[in-house]
Amino acid sequence: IGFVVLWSFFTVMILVAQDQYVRSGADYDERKTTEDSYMGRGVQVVVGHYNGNLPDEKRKNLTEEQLNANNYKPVGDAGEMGKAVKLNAMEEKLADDIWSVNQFNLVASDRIAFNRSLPDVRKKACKEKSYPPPNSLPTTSVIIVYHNEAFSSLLRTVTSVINRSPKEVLKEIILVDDYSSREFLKTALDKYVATLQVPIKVIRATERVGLIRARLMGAAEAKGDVLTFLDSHCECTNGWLEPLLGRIKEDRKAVVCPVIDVINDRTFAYQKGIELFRGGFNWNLQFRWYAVPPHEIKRRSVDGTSPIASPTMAGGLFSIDRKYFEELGGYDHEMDIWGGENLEISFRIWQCGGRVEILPCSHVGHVFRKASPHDFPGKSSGKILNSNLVRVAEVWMDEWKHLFYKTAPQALQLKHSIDVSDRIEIRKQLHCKDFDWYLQNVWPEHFLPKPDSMFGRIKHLSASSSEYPCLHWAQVGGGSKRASLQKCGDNFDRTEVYLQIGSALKHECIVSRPGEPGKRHHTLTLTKCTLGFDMWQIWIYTKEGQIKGDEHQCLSAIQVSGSQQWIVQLKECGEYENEFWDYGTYKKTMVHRQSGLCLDQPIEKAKDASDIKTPSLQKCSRGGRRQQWELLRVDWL
Ligand code: LR7
Ligand code: MN
Repeated sequence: IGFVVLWSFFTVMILVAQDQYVRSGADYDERKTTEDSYMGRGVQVVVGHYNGNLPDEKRKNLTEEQLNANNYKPVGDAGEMGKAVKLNAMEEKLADDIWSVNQFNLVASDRIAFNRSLPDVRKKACKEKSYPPPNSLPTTSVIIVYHNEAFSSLLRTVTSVINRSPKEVLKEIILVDDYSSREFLKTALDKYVATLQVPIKVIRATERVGLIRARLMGAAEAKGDVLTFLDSHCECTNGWLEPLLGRIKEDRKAVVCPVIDVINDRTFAYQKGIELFRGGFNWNLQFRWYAVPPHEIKRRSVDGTSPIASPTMAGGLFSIDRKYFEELGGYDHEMDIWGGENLEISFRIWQCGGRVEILPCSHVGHVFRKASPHDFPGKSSGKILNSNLVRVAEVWMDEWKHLFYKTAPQALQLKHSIDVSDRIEIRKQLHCKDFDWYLQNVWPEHFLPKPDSMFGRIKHLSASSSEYPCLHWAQVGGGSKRASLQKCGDNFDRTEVYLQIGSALKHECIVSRPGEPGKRHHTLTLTKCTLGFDMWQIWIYTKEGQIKGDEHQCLSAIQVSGSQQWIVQLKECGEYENEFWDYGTYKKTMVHRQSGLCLDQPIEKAKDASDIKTPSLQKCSRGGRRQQWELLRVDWL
């Protein structure tokens, strides 16, 4: 149960057209107010991937021939300068029919030349920046692993590498075929590759090994000073490689990622990504993008071309010193098919003395998909992913692993059959720091529970209209107890734990209700308190006074312009002044620090159970239960 929900693997990228989208805190704040303002500002929300679909089922209408066809035929100037490909209705229909094969628009991809032109999306300072001459940069092997990638997207990746990398540094391209079944990836590919004027080889796995072991196969063959990994549906832009190699030359323990631009999965339009995002993760250990915190943006304003330290990497696109990769223990060989390796290597790099960075001057496009086209042989995608994530949690996360198990109890069940002793040995040999160090030093803005923060529900004391009975226990002699359902007392007795539960259930709690799948906008509402580990009812109240939910959501408030009224809202945390709250343990009030107002019941009555009930901010003088809140701790350890 809840499996699909937990593992619907959605990543959100928010894109902007303009360069300077963040100028000040206010500007930035506004940026996320409503869906409409996104559109008005030329900002789009793109939803990324993975809900563990079943490709076989979806492909039942496709013939072998259709699956194996290579229809690559560039048409006119389709997609040139990164423009969207326009298709007529019939072509769109065809694209939809075969969509599930690649989970992107193959018809569009097939029309675009392998060497299509792209806009130079770099900011001015990047174009003007000088790097060491190519002959003094480390060389690199570019490793591209793929399983049944489309011919056109794969070869466009390869061509963009060849055409946009200085010859002197491109040691070789290594293609690792992870046991693809498509005909065109066999002799047709070999023939095509033989015509290319660069050192390039194709290695083929003799069984399905998954992307992690496939990358290890590529790394084992590599001769370059640096390993550069790319997904098989990327396009490198001008000047993508020099910043990556230049940075590694400066610091061999810097593991560097380009800014990942978005190649639209329907039109193949090239859209510039946000430079001021960095990698994190949520309680479920899903990779997520979060805004770079304002203090960091301020610090960087001196030099906008400088590296952005990132708590995690997305996983697919990065460069690492080859010997350093080996010293660090490569990848965890036991990780299967897809997922988890990106967090694992990120934790390992940081905890063992290296750095993960995003370089704003390096831009590479990637086709973000809403679902996975891959089959997960033998097991369900959830099981494979969970097994990989158990390995991440057990080796690197110390006591924080328990938080992951709370959100993914299915993972806990797999734990007994998973042996990570060799990876723990690596952690010991490299004298790596613990996860607490990582959280405090690499990602102090994180939203995981800390010893000095409250982790639990925020319950509104004002009872909702209907009466809920409370489970009540009575002593019946001989040490045994008898349960009965009784009217709940308003002043419940804290020592009577069952009564407390009953009382909690009777009340409403602050809930961050996720929007449509994949959208990062959560809705703030009051909903009946539940028991157990219901993620969206659980908050972190930090000692600094922020109230954070999963996905980096903070409870904050904005003043309605030209009035004394404030509106409570959920926003991505950003250390803004309006994000701080002071809880009075005695009065049980939650005071909004900036406005001095008290968190109060919703102004409007909800129309029905599904209606949104946003708490309000009112003058504190009124007091009473409607302004009283209780913090109910939840165990996660
Ligand atoms: O069994 C497999 N064998 C493979 O060779 C499954 C996949 N693959 C190949 C596949 O053809 C592709 O080239 O591995 C690559 C990654 O698979 P995708 O494109 O289906 O994954 P993704 O782009 O959705 O996933 C991101 O997370 C993955 C977790 O394991 C990997 O780290 C991907 O490299 C990573 N992609 C990126 O970081 C690009 C930016 C996406 C974001 C955010
Ligand atoms: Mn990908």
